Amino acid sequence: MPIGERTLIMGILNVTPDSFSDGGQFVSLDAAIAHAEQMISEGADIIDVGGESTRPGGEPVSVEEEIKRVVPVIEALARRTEVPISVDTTKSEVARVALEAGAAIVNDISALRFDFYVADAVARAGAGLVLMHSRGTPATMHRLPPVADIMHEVTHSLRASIKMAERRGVKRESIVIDPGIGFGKSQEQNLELLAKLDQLIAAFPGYPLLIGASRKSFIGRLLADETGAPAPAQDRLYGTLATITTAVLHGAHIVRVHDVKAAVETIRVAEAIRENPRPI
Ligand code: 7PJ
Repeated sequence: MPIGERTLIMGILNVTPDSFSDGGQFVSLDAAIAHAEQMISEGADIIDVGGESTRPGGEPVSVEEEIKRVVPVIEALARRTEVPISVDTTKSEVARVALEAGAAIVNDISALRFDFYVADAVARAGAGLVLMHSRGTPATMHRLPPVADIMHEVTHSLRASIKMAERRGVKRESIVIDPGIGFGKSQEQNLELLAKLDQLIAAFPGYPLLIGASRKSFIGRLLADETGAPAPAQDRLYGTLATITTAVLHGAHIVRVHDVKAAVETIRVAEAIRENPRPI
C-alpha cells in the first residue's frame, strides 16, 4: 500500500452483536457487506472486520464463534472488492482462516501477547500485521492501575512485539505499529500519547503508525455534560475529528475510524495544512 503519500483510512466493520458504539447494527451478512461498501464508496482504504468486542465487560468469544462471524463477511467482501481487508483478532486460528478467506492484514490488539502464532500465520500468508499496544486482557485492562511512564511502556512493549514478529518470519515492511488508545491507559495517558505521537513515530523509523481513537471513551469523558455524564458514542464525532487532525499533523500513516466520509474531509484539510509548501 502507498504508505506515507497520504493518510490511509481503515474503516471499522464490527460483526459483533455486543460492540459498544454500533452494537448489533451489522450482525447480518447483507448489512455488513452494505456497510463495508458504503465505507469503500466514501474512501476507505482498508476494511477492518472484527468479530470480538473488546469493550469493558465485552464477552470473550470462542474461536468457532469468531470464525463464524468474520469468515463469511471476509469471503463475500474479498469477492466484491480490491480494497484490502484486515481481520481484528488476537487468535492464530482465526487469523489463519481469515487470511485463507481473503484477508490481507491481521490487526492484533494484543501485539502477539495473547497468541504469538498469529505471527506465523501472517508470515506464511505474506500478509500485513498491525501490532497494537495494550495491557492486561480485555476483561482487566480497563481496571489496571496506570503505569508511571506511558511513552516508555508503549515503546518498550512494541519493540518486544516487533522483535517477536520478525523472529517468527514477518517481514519488517509488513508491520504497522499502534499505541492502542484506550487499552490500559488513563485519561491523561490517552491524551499524552496523542500529543506525543510525533515522538512515537520518530522512535520507530520505517514502521508506519496507525491510530484508533474513533468514538472512544476518553472523548466521551472530555465531552461530559453538566451532570458529569460522558457523551454517548454517537455524540463523539466532532471529538473524533480533533483526534484525526492531531494524528495527521503529527505524521500518523493510518487512522482507524467509524465515520469514513467525515475522516476523508478532515484529512484532506489537515494534510493541506501540514504540507503547506511555503514555509517562511
Ligand atoms: C483499536 C483496534 C485500535 C487497532 C479496537 C474500538 C475498540 N485496532 N481495535 N487500534 N481499537 N489497531 O474500536 O473502540 O485503537 S476495538
